[in-house]
Amino acid sequence: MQMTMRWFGSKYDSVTLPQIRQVPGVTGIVTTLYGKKPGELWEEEAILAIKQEVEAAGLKIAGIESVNIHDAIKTGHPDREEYIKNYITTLERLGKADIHMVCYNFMPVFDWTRSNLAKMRSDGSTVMSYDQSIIDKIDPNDISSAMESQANGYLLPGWEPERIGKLKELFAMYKGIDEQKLFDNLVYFLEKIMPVCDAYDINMAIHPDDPPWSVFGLPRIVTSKEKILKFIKAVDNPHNGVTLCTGSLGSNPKNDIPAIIHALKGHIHFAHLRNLKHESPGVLEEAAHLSSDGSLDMYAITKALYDAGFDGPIRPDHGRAIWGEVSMPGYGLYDRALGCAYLNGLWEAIAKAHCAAQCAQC
Ligand code: CS2
Ligand code: MN
Repeated sequence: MQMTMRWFGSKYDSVTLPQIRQVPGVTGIVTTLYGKKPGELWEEEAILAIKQEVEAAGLKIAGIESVNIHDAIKTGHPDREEYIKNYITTLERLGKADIHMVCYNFMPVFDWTRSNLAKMRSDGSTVMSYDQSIIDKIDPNDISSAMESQANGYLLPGWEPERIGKLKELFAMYKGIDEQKLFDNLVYFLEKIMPVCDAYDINMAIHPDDPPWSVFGLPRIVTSKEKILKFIKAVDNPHNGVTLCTGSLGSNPKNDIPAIIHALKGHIHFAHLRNLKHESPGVLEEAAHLSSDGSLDMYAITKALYDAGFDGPIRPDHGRAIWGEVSMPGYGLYDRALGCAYLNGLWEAIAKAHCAAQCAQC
């Protein structure tokens, strides 16, 4: 595995590349051209510029999170052909720049959703949290301003103001789009892009829906082992894979993450490791990465990745806000650096125990 952190670019991130470079074991970052709207073509020069900037800091681009998908592709609107063409060109340019992993999501209208971006915990840290009963009371037209007002002045990933400003139009586009149609549109998209992924060895890593159930009546299809396996099997290509996000999948306690990892063996191209604490059904908060701080067994998850032969990038997904740091919610330096250290420790212990067990056999 390759330990990485997410970095939004020097214009948008409170964390710098030299800081990331000093986190032990971190050799790369995942990034994006943060100002790009879904569907917009990525220029070669812009890709090469960010690559050079990252490499000059002694790091590598381990992948892109995300090249976002235009809603015309998700809804199967006739304009999708043009947007798929753009997507293919962007992938081609990324491949030429020696970038071989692309994370994306297929959630209608909204990306990740939370009811609180700074819930105070007993130790004085703050975390993002989700309470379905609060979400149920929010008018979808108000959710983005509710999120934005808690964003510490940062642009939230997946909540592009241009799109969110057109919510009425967006909701209208999704009228009549049920799970089956959304699934068919995902398969259509994947079939179109697989040839360029084959040509440039690009691993596509779909991010699970967060939370993994329908929000605001919109369909969601990347929510469970069965549903993920359905589109993995529908487009039979090793480049068709997933981002194993423990926090998103783990929001539903019925999702057995180690079992999902084993079922998806060979198709996990990126891992987001974070922990969360379940309070009651539909009520949860993010936690420190340590197993004992939340409801997920991070050892079992890391071991499952190791046993499945995972060798892609890992990032400690969101962190808590600690030590007075002000950053984009979930994306401060301190707690994510602690997460890296912990996850690196787990990985080293698992790898050495594995070697010791093998040696004992011979
Ligand atoms: C999520 C998403 O993993 C995360 O941090 O909050 O923003 C994720 O990056 C996208 O859904 C992937 O396209
Ligand atoms: Mn994630």
